[in-house]
Amino acid sequence: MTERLEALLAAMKQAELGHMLIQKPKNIRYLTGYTGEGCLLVSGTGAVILTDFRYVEQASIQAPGLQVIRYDAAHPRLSEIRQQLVSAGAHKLAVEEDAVTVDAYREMLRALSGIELTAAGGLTERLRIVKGEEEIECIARACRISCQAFEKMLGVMKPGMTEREIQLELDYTMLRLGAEGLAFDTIAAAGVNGSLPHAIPGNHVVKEGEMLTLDFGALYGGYCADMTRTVAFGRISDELKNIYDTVLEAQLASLDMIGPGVVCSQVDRCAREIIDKVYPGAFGHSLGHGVGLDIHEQPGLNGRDQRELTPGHIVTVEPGVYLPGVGGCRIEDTVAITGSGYRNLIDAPKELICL
Ligand SMILES: [Mn+2]
Repeated sequence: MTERLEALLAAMKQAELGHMLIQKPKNIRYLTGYTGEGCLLVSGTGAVILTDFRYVEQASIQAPGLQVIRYDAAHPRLSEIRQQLVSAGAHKLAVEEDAVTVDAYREMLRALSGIELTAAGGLTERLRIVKGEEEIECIARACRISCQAFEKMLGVMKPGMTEREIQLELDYTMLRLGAEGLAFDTIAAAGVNGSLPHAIPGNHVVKEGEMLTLDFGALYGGYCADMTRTVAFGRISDELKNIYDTVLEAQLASLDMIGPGVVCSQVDRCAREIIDKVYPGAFGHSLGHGVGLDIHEQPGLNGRDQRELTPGHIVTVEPGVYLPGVGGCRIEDTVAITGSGYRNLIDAPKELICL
């Protein structure tokens, strides 16, 4: 059994849970290394991967030492799970309540009658908050690839290209530099589209006098990078320059206060106060979020998260200003909290670049 499975078992014991069904693919991957479809049943006597014919061999390779049970039409998944529980004398099964649809829940109630279903979502996610050395290195590598791709894009992007062309070129560059995939759909928003925090790159042609926001990240070893840079084309107006300077000031000030023991909501407030003084209400999303196997994890740099940052946390710091009809700007780094402060995994330049 892996160290991570042992940690989950300890958490289950504390929560007085004997058996837990893991269905979220990232959680299964985190606990066992297995990346295929199926589910994972964890109990004190061991962990069992349940999957179908297509993945049986893969599961035994990726998660050596774990029992693999194959289900099919004649032996459906839920009856295999039921059999495992009955033979262990279990009367209760914890499930990830945030991963079960209403349909699936009804089916479970039917197929697992006599077994109490209880909610235990979040147990694995809580383990995933603090990253180990290997995980940090994967994220650092994903960030390095992303920064190298940005550097190359600086020599490629020019007025006359569409947002979509820039997006495709950036994606291709990350993959060519060793990304195994993209952490999320790349955002390329130019001109007035910059006021849409999650703009979909389209046929907008980039013109002189516009800013362009690129939000993107490579995937490496299953782990995500997340970075945003805003660049200018030609000469931009004083208004756009002021937006950029304000966002940069907020970003640098919040980075300045980041470190172990700092409360998440305080970092968010720091950036918000700086921006609200100049552009009240124009920074409508939270300052940042955890990053790992998922692009959005805990903890959150937002007004509600009262937890303290801890060594091993990896969070984004991404203030922005969005003015409909004018444009917008966001600057984002991904940083790892260390014992004495933080390590910025994004080393791309932040002073305004005019192309
Ligand atoms: Mn982000």
